[in-house]
Amino acid sequence: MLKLYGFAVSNYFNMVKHALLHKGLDFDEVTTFPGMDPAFNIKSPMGKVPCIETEQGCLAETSVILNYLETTYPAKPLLPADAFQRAKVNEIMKVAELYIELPARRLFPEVLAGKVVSDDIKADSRETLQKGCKALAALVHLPNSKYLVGDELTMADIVVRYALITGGLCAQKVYQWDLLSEVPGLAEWSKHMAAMDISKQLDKANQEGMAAFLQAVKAK
Ligand SMILES: N[C@@H](CCC(=O)N[C@@H](CS)C(=O)NCC(=O)O)C(=O)O
Repeated sequence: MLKLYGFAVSNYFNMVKHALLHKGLDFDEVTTFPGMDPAFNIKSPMGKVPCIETEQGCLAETSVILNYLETTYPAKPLLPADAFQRAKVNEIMKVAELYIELPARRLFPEVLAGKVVSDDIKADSRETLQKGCKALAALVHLPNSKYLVGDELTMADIVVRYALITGGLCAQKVYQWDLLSEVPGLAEWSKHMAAMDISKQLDKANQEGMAAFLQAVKAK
């Protein structure tokens, strides 16, 4: 059976877990925190979560895992049939990771641990986030569709949802800036995504694990 390594407060972990639950796949969840423990690094060489264990070995990197799951378990698809649209989904996922998730993460020390982040980093992150939102607005099919690409849920919806939880939290706390307002239709889409049973399940687990996670981060 597939094993999923990670923890409920990790948005990357939740991207993969959301896809596994959507596809109705059986998997064991192994609560694991990132780190350079040699035994874990055999599974995830960068020490990051999530990673999954398959019968053939382990895979890390969320977008790689999502595409592997899609190829191996094509039922309840999370990619469109058309090759160009599939690539568009991957383009949106890349934009979400590089230009929303990662600049927001540079603000984590201030947002999660109350440490000071320099004004230079703040200005740089803000500029990248602004460009990322602009790119997202250009790429997605909102506000005319319920989903980001086409008429069905894709892995782009899943990745953008969890990336915007990180990005939204950091932008709000540091800049008092509502990222959802940057893309027409994104606020409605976000509500619709949050109303899904799987999102509710993962958000609940996230909230339940948050206090302990914040304490561990501050103690570092
Ligand atoms: N590029 C990785 C990023 C995963 C990632 O950063 N996960 C966080 C937890 S949410 C982590 O493991 N952080 C520890 C670290 O960066 O060393 C992916 O797509 O899976």
